Amino acid sequence: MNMMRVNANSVTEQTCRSCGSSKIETFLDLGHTPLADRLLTDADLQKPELLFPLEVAFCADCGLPQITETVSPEILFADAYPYYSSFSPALLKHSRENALDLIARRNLGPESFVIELASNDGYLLKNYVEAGIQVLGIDPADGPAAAAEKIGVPTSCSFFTLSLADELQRNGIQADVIHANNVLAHVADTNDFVAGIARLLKDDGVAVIEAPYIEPLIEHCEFDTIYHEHLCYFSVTALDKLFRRHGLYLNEIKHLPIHGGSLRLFVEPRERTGESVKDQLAHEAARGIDSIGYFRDFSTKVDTLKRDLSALLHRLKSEGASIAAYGAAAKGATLINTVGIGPDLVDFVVDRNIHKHGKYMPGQHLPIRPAEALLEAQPDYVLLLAWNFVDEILEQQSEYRARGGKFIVPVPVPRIV
Ligand code: JHZ
Repeated sequence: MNMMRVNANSVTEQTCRSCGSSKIETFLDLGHTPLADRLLTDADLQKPELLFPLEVAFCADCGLPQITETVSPEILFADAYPYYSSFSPALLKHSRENALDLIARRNLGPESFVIELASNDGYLLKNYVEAGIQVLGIDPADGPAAAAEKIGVPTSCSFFTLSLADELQRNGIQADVIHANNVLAHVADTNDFVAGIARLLKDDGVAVIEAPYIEPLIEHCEFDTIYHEHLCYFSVTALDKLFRRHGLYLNEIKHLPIHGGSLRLFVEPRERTGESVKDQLAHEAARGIDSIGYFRDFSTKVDTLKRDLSALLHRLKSEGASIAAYGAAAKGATLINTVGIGPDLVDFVVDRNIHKHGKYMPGQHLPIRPAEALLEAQPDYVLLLAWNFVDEILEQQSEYRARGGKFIVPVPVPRIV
């Protein structure tokens, strides 16, 4: 494998991304890994692949777990970004319910304006368009942004910043609802992003933000959700401080099962802290999630999972089994590269996203094929890299299973189903 460790396209942070404190302490080192969504073409296989350090640190001042390396966002998101939200029916359902709930609860109509930051292929905003509500999507990835326009979701292909928010405000745009799903953890300048939200929200508006939650990540050993796109791993304690810094208030939260355990945050310009937030802050203090002690043995847990999964795959292979994988997910890239799951163990990866077919997983170069390849090859085992959609995928692959095929679910502990 042709690998190159570089730092030219990234910076190593010395201070906290949120509060600027220099009291940050590393608690997990996943070594150097390639970029998780940088799928390779045949031609790319001949070129050196960039590797970046992947370390997670904790800020003693604001309690935010975060990676220390910031890879340039232009490299991470702008060029040939392969993630299209619409390939998961479960995510589409989840998003539609979210939109319909807000339309009803906040009485949204033709006069209302909804903005989504990181609107991807229009998977969420299309529900508002359908209801006759004015929308604007903002997303820097040109492929998904073009797909959104195609289905009638007006989309600005750009990164969201305070300066873009200023420009929109000058053009008379103010939002009743701002959605930001799975993007707050992705932005290098967290404060600028939140300041932009504050600038665009109407006085009685609400920002509805979804982000993976740190507690299930640690409790279920979901270490593969750590990669360079995810700069922050939020607790409610850290979020509360972040929003307050910008005159916004985290007033309500909801726990969601999506992506291994996420939070939906309701953030408003007026403070009216609900019980859900008070309870979660108290819970985090009681569990110690607001201090480094909670994170100290995570590295050992991760090492155990990596060792057990590797041993399982090697044992099955030595018994003559064939193994494929399901889901060319970003988290799959972290898993295969940190555990060392290469072509000697896994023959190919399948995925329903047509934009990933014919490409290769970063680092380990496993080829990506359509999901139908599972029934054609009928491997003995399938390593479920997209374990967060386990129910949906097991149901969809009932024929593969009826023929005797088995899935290996890697987290929280590797198990065969
Ligand atoms: P999935 C994504 O990460 C992208 P990933 C991003 N980095 C982020 O922040 C997190 O989500 C939260 C495929 N699939 O969504 C689709 C099927 O083939 O877990 C995807 O390629 N068949 C912005 O990439 C992959 O699996 C199916 O039935 O880790 C799942 O990737 C289903 C349900 C999915 O996220």
